[in-house]
Amino acid sequence: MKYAFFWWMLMLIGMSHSSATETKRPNFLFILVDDQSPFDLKCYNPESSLETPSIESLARDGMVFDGAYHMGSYVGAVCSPSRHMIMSGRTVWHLPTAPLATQKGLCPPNLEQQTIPAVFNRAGYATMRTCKQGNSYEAANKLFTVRHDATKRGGTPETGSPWHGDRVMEYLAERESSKDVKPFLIYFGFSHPHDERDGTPELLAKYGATNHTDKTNPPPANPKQPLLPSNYLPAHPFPHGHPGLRDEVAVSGVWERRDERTIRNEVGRQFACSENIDIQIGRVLKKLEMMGELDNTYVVYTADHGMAIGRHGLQGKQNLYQHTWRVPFIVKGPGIQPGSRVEGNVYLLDVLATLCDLAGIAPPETNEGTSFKPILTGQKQTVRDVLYGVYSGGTKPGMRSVKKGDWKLIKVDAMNGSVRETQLFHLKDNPNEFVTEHHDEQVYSLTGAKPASHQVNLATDPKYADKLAEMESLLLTEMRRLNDPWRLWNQPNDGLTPPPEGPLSGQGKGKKKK
Ligand SMILES: [Ca+2]
Repeated sequence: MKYAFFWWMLMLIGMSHSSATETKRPNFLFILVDDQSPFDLKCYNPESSLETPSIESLARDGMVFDGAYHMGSYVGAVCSPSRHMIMSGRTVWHLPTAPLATQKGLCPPNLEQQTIPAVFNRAGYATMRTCKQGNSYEAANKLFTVRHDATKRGGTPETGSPWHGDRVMEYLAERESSKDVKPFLIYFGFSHPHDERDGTPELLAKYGATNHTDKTNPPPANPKQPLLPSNYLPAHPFPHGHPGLRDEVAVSGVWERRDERTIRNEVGRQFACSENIDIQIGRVLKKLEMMGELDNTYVVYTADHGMAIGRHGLQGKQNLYQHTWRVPFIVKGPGIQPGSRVEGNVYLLDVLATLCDLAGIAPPETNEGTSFKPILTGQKQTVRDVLYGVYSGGTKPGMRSVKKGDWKLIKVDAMNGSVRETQLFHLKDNPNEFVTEHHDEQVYSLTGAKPASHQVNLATDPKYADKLAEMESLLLTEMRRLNDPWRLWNQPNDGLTPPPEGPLSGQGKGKKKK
C-alpha cells in the first residue's frame, strides 16, 4: 500500500512535468487569405483606405516582411502551385503537379506525407484547418485532424468569411471544454477577397462599392470608393500572353473593363471582403487571448499570391509585377521584436521549414525551403539574395523574373514568339514599376501619381547594359538551378525537350466554385 502511494505520487510528478514541457511548445495560427496584394494593407501602403485593425495590430506587435514572394505558377490557377509550395516546402518545378516533375524524378512519391499537417501530426500537434475548397493540395489538406473546408464568397455570415471564423472559434471552444493541452497548429484560410467579391451590404457601403453585375455599363461612381492604384493603367502595354484568361476577361464586375469607375468599384469590393476577413481574425485573436494561449502562439498572416485589380492595366494574379509576385507577410509571436520590419527575401515555400524550426521539429527530407527563424529572432535580415518568379500558365515559355537587391528583371516570351519583352526596374528608385505609359498625362491625371522622369523600364537604356546582362545571366542560372523546363528566346536551349503544351486553359481559377 505504501509503495502504491509512492508510485502514484511519482506518476503525478511525471504527469505534471510532461504537461509543463508540453505547454512550452508554441502554437501556430497560420492565416492565409486568397488573392491579396500587400499594397492593399496600410502597413505596406499608408495611403490605402482599407481598414484592417486586427492585421495592423499584428504588424505593430510583430514583424512585417517587405520581401515575401510566391515562386510562381505553371497554370492559370496560381493558387494551386502556391498552396502546394506552402504545404510541402518544395520549389515550383518540383511539385507533384508540375509538368513532368514526377516522371523526371523531380518530385518524390507520396509527398503529402511530408507536408505541414503530416509533419505536425507526427510531432504530437493538434492540427485543424478551415479554408476554401479546390485549387489547392487535396492530398495534404485531408491530413489535418480536424478539417472544415468550403468555398465561402458570399456577403452573409453563412456564405462569407464569418463561416471560416466560426469554424476556428468552435474548434477553440472545444479545446477549452475538453481541456486539450496538446499544442495546436490551426490553418485559418479564407475564400475571400478572391472574386466574386460579394461583400456585406454594410462594408460595401463603407467603401462605396456595389456588387456590379451589368456588363454593358460601368458601376456608379462613389466618392467613398478607394482611389485608383498609383500604377493603374487603362491597358497593359503589351499582350499578357494568356489569351482568354478568365481573370483578365471574365471576372464578374470587371470583365475586360479597365475604366476608373469599374476599377475603383472593384477595389472597393476587394476592401469590403478584406475588412470582413480582418473582423474574423480579430475574433480569433481575442479568443486566444482569453484562453491565455496568445502569448505562446506564432501568428502568421499571408496570402497565396498578390493581385493586380487595375495595376499595370491588369486584373488578375497571373503576372510578376511586385503587386502580384509579392505577398503580405506578417509574423507575431514569442521572441519577435514588436514593430520590426525586414526585407527577408522569403518565399511562401519557406513556411514549412520555419514552423518546424520554431517548434523544434526536424523538417522532412523532401523540404527545399529555408527556415527564416534567424530573421524572426533578429539575427538576420534576409535568407537569400536572389529571387526567382515564373508565370507559365499561358502561352509558353511565358513570364520569368529575377530579383537581386534593388534590381529586378522581367522577361515575357509568349504567343509563339510574337511577344518578346524585357523590363528592368530599379525598385528603390521606381517602387511602383512605372513604365512609359504611366507618364501619359491622361493616366496620371486619374491617379494623381505623376512619375519622375527616371521612373521607367531601364532595359533599353545603354547606361544599364551591363546590369541588364548581369540580370539576364542570373535568371538563366536560376532557371537551371530550379529545373525550369523552358528557355527564353535569347537563352541557350540546354538540350531541353520542353513538356508538351496541351490546350490553353482559359479558366484561371477553374470552374466557378461556390
Ligand atoms: Ca488565390
